[in-house]
Amino acid sequence: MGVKTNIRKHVRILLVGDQGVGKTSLILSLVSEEFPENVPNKAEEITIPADVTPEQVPTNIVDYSSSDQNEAELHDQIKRASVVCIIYAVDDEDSIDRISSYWIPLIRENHLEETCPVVLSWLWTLICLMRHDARVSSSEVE
Ligand SMILES: Nc1nc2c(ncn2[C@@H]2O[C@H](COP(=O)(O)OP(=O)(O)O)[C@@H](O)[C@H]2O)c(=O)[nH]1
Ligand SMILES: [Mg+2]
Repeated sequence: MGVKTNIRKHVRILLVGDQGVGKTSLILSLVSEEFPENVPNKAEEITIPADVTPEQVPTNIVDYSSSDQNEAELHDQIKRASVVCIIYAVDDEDSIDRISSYWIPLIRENHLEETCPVVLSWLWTLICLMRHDARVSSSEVE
C-alpha cells in the first residue's frame, strides 16, 4: 500500500507587500537581532541551515523590491515560493487595502496548479496564517 507524501526538501519563504512597509527591515532584524538603521532596497537571499530549523529543512528567506525587480521577476518568485508572506504597515491603510485588491489575486494567479500558504504579517510574532487552498476570500482580510 502506497501512501502519497509531499515532503519538502527545501522551504522558500517570499516576503511581498507594498514598498516601504518594512519587508527588508524585518529580514535584516531577523538576521542581526536588532532593528537596522539603514536598509538597502532588497536584502540578499538568506539560507537558514536545516539543523537550526524545527523541521530540519533548509529554509530560504527571499525579499522583494518593486524598485529593483520587474513584474516578471515578481511572478517568477511567487511561483517558486513555498510560502508567501504579505507584509503590511498598520499605519498605512493603502498597504492593507492592497492585500485583498492586489497581493492575494496575484498570488492566486501564479499558483493555479498547487496550493501555497499565505501569511499576513505586520510583525513576525503577530501572524495570521491563512491557507490558499482554503480559498481565502477578499472579505477575510478586510
Ligand atoms: N516606525 C516603523 N518604521 C519601520 C518599521 N519597519 C520598517 N520601518 C521603516 O520604514 C522604512 C521602509 O522600510 P523597508 O524595510 O525599506 O521597507 P520595504 O520597502 O518594505 O523593504 C525604513 O525607513 C524603515 O526604517 C516599523 O516596524 N516601524
Ligand atoms: Mg525593501
